[in-house]
Amino acid sequence: MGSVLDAHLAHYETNGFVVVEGLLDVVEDIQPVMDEYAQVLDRLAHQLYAHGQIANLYAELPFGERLTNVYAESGAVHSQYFDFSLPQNGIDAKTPFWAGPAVFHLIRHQKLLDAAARFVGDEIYSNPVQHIRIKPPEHALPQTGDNRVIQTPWHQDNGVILPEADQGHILTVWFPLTDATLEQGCLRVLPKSHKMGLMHHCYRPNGLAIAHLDEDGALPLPMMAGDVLFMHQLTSHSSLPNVSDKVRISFDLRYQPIGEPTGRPVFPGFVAQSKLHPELELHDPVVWEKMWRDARDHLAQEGNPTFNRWNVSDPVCA
Ligand SMILES: O=C(O)CCC(=O)C(=O)O
Ligand SMILES: [Fe+2]
Repeated sequence: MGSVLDAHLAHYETNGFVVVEGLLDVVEDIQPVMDEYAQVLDRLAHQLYAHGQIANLYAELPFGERLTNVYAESGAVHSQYFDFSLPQNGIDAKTPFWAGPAVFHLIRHQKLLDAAARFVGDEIYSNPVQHIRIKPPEHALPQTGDNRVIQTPWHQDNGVILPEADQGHILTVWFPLTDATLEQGCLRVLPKSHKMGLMHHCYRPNGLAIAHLDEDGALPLPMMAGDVLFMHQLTSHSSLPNVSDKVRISFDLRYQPIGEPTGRPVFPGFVAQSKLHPELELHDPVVWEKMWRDARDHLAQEGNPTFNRWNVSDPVCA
């Protein structure tokens, strides 16, 4: 079983990222989440079927193939249905999300908290900027600009949140739930880019992207299920396209010291671990789910915020 060693921390300091192999156990830690998502997919399939958007439930297929077929036949991607965060715009009272108990327990998993503590300290807040990305093979994908399902452009995570969080330390924790090979569209990082400051980002058809980036030295990071990547908020990264015939599924979570701004204040984070005030820790997945529902209902009424600092018409983006 893997754990975070001093050598990992040194690698992170120097390069802005580190992969810890075998930190999570595929059967014990990851499978319960996949089982939960199988039920979410089953519900989605039944809903689409009931609305005549698919003529087959694909119930006999394994998760990845079932999802790929459901997306393809319905002619749309349904990533928000699975995600445990809200979108950046267009939130209404019916915007779906999935903040289920297995997801919550994985976010709070002691192995992840012990690991995160090595980077951000023992007082750990779960930052609400977090996603599941279920990426079907690109050849089977309906037309979409949703970068939870297509190739992710080069960006820094610090670039997609508000400046209020610039001075803090938000650690990105990215891990595949299925293997993420080169062909499946693993992540790529630019080593040492975390020392170069925040770059200018522009709105591109596939999402917010660094205006001009020299990709020389980009390092692809094929990872196996169970491996976990820890990444600095200023590290430039992107993904490769999924040119395989299997889905690529990953979680990206974020942890930070308690008390620092999250960069998306209207979304609910929670105290994942506090040695000083254990009574502040959230242990109840039902409360967590309600926090997200309340945030959605509030945003549906009040109008959506913007989390971005970039000017759409900036000449540097032309
Ligand atoms: O999984 C991906 O393709 C992108 C993930 C990412 O940008 C992140 O975790 O910050
Ligand atoms: Fe990112």
